[in-house]
Amino acid sequence: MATGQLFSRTTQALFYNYKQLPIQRMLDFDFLCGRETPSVAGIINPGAEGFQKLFFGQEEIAIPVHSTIEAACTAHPTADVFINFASFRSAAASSMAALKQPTIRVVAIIAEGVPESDTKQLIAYARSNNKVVIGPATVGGIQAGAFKIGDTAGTIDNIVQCKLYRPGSVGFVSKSGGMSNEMYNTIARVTDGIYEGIAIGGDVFPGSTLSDHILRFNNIPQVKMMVVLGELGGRDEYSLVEALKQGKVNKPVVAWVSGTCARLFKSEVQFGHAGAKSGGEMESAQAKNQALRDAGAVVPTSYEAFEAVIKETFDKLVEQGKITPVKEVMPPQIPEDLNNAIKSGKVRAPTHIISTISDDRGEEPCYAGVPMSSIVERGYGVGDVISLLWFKRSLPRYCTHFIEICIMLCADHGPCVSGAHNTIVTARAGKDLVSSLVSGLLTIGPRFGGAIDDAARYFKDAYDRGLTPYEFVEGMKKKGIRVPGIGHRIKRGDNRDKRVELLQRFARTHFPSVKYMEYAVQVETYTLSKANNLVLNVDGAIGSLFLDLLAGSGMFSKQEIDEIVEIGYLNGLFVLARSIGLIGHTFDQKRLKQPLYRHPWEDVLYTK
Ligand code: Q5B
Repeated sequence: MATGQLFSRTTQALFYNYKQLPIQRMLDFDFLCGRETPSVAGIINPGAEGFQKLFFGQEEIAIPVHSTIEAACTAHPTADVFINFASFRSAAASSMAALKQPTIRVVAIIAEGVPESDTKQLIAYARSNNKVVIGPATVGGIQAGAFKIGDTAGTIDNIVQCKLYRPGSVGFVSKSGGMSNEMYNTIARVTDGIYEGIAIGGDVFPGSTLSDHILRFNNIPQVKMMVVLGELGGRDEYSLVEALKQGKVNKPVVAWVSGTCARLFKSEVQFGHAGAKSGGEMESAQAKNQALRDAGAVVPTSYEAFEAVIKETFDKLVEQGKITPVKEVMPPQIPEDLNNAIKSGKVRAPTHIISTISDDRGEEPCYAGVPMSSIVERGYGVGDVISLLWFKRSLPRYCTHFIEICIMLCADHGPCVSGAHNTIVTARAGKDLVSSLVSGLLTIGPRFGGAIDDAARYFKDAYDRGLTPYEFVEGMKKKGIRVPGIGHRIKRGDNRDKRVELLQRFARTHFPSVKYMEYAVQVETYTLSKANNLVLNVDGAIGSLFLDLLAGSGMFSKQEIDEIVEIGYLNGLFVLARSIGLIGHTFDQKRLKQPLYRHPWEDVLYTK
């Protein structure tokens, strides 16, 4: 892998597995560096296709999503880096598939815990095909001002602080990804910054080694000095020692192998990485530091002294005229995500919806402030839920019971009424449940089921104004308006609607007052004197009784009652109730496998 540059300002990657945050961080880095093209050309999300919206600076861009590695490589032939965010279970297979693509040159494997035998196969394949593997168990790498892998270098604030938005003169390689963040900071403090930084990963068998990258940095003219951070365990540092001894590296190398504290432990210690286990004297941090020192690397006496020797080495190169420190540039400001800005209290944004009846943001959903668990524990019924969601309060049991009786009594009235007929015809036309239900519901209106609100409005107005039934009915007639809640197609004075009787009986027993209902009964007495079908119907009974519920329960102010009547809540009871029946009719027709309905000619009067 000794040839130089891995990345440039035009390098593009394919990102395996959709991970919004690291992709967005790559794109934010691009914007910070003034890249013209986003560094992520495509996303591979097995089994999914389409586009993913992400920010490129201030603008939103749509990044193509492909379901396979092959499809992504075909669609983006110039994207030659494969960033693999697969889990340890599938990282090896997907990395091998990527390495086998002719367009892919570099594969970065983030997952920890990839089986060592699989990694060895990946390494063998990559080496024999002149490809580069970074990782596994790595955060990735970065070429300052050009290209960044995934989460490398952390937040944008850290990247700006470490001056990674523009190239410096230092090539850096480390085993640890976490420590590389620390080192980017250190290097930025005492030199003109990083040119390229790579974390090779903490596994026993890294896809590419410390010396692989040092030898590569040695060939990059912009890199003037190298910094290495090794760690105890393994023998990787010795290949660097060999390269130094053989004179293959002609730029200064400042190195430190961490883990010198291992000797303080009585037994063998396994540090965070799989490879960070001292297997013997040769693999100790002390031995490796000494070997690097002997081979000509600048090795401090402790990690604390690392920064000072990096500075010394850099200053010397400046003095010698080998480095002309880069001129500082001002990176652009990355627009902050709205959600973050709101969270930190920096901005405020107006909401677009206001809601007062329910909230699902907490641990459990609440109806009008009452948590689901309380609704269940208190043995609430549908009437209570309607009270909470429609009226935003818990009503007394006789009220919620009345609501439930309304729902039960209006749930269905046979197949011949308008709503059921429409639903049956629709279901028989092969339509789905929702279409069949909705086609039935659409018939609910002033003549069928939807007269409850108007009945409440007109009865309330007439009663509150002290009109006699005669004055009320005749006044309506003069205006050409049928009295809502009066009249039925099949019910008569001598064949009363049982539902009306049941509702009235319940109210007379439980309601503190039934003055509106009694008024409706007087109206009915008058209309029945005109025609036998002008009975108080179920809409009229519910409308007048709900006025009694609102006025008599003591739970509503006069203003609230006026608002409920004016807005028109009460047809909702019929809509809700009849939905139960209409759904039943849909299932019934489907169960009976009824064919398409066609109305018989004989039942139509054809006339001119
Ligand atoms: N006349 C319900 O009409 C119906 C009059 C009236 C004064 C009235 C009619 C009406 C008000 C709306 C209403 C809810 C259209 C009904 C329901 C649910 C259901 C349905 C089910 C279920 C019936 C004959 C004569 C005419 C009219 C006069 C009629 N109504 N006068 N006030 N309210 N009511 N709807 O039978 O002199 O001959 O011209 O609009 O409350 O929908 O089971 O089927 O659960 O599914 O077609 O119960 O009453 O009567 O139009 O032939 O009129 O009576 O002016 O007088 P009909 P028409 P005239 S419950």
